[in-house]
Amino acid sequence: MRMVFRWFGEGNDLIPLDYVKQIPGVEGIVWALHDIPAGEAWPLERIKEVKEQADRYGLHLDVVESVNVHEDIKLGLPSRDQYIENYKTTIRRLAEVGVKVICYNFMPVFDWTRTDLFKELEDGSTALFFEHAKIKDLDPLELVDKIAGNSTLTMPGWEPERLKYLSTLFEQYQEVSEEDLWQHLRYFLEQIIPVAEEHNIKMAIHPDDPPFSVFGLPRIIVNKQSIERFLTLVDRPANGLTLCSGSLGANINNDVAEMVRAFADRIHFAHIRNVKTDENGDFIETSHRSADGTVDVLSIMKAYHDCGFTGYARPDHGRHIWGETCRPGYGLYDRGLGIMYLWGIWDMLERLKKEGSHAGGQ
Ligand code: DNO
Ligand code: MN
Repeated sequence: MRMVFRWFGEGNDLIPLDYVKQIPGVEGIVWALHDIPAGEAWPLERIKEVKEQADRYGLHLDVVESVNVHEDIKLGLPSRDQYIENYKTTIRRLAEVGVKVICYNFMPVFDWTRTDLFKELEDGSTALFFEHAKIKDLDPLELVDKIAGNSTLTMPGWEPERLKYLSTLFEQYQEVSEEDLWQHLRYFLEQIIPVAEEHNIKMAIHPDDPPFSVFGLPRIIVNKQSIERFLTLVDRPANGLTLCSGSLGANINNDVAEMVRAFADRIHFAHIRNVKTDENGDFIETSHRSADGTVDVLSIMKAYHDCGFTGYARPDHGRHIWGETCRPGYGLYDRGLGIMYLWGIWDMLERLKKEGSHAGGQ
């Protein structure tokens, strides 16, 4: 397991790289050029700039999260071909600085969706929260007006200047069924995977978060069965997964440890975090500890270890603790604690394996 840490870039992330460097066992940053709009090719000079920054601290930049997919590709519009060409250019340029894994997602309109970014937990820390009642029954086309007049409905990407664009997108997605979205994903992969392969890069799709339809938009990477289907769309090692335990774990019926065992050879990047779901299917993000949520992080780590996982892993979101001011889900403290929990489990599993093999040999 190769531990990496998401970092949003100089001037954009409050956490300096010398702090990242001090987290035990962290060898690289997970990065992106967050200001480049989806669909544009990333400029090589900008990529090299990040490489220099990471080099200064002896951190690698093997993992990119995310090269976002333009909506026209997901919508299957004729303009998608140009955006796919740009995506290929970005892959080639990332290969030039030694990138090995590219994480992306295929969620229409939004990345992760929550109804509260700072929900208080019992211990006084805050975390990201999703509550069905808050958004269910909302018609996507009426939604934009509602949000415009309701400041308590806070969601990433809901900035006022995006609202007009969002209503157009919602209209366009009315024509796109789940099956259409699968076909658009296949079209994208058939072009992208050979280029990634040629450049020794693994593509790693992130599952939908949460793993069910929100606002009537189609969502397709949601459970074991859909991941199986995804992997056969283009059945090549370069077409792989970012297995996110928290995203998938938001559906209590998803057994993430079982998925690790089933898909081990196609998991290029592990996102590890815990969530606590309740009887309504609402969920709050918690510490990484197994006992604190409904995702069995211990079993997931055991599964990775049993499979001899040598890929990249990162703690995913953390809570906001100890008064830290940070971007939602991405503080230093709780992710640092998460890493130590993951290493604790991992190191002990390694020790037991060694002792077992000694004992077996006698
Ligand atoms: C949620 C996070 C996501 C992730 C993107 C990947 O679990 O890991 O925000 O970064 O969906 O494209
Ligand atoms: Mn994730």
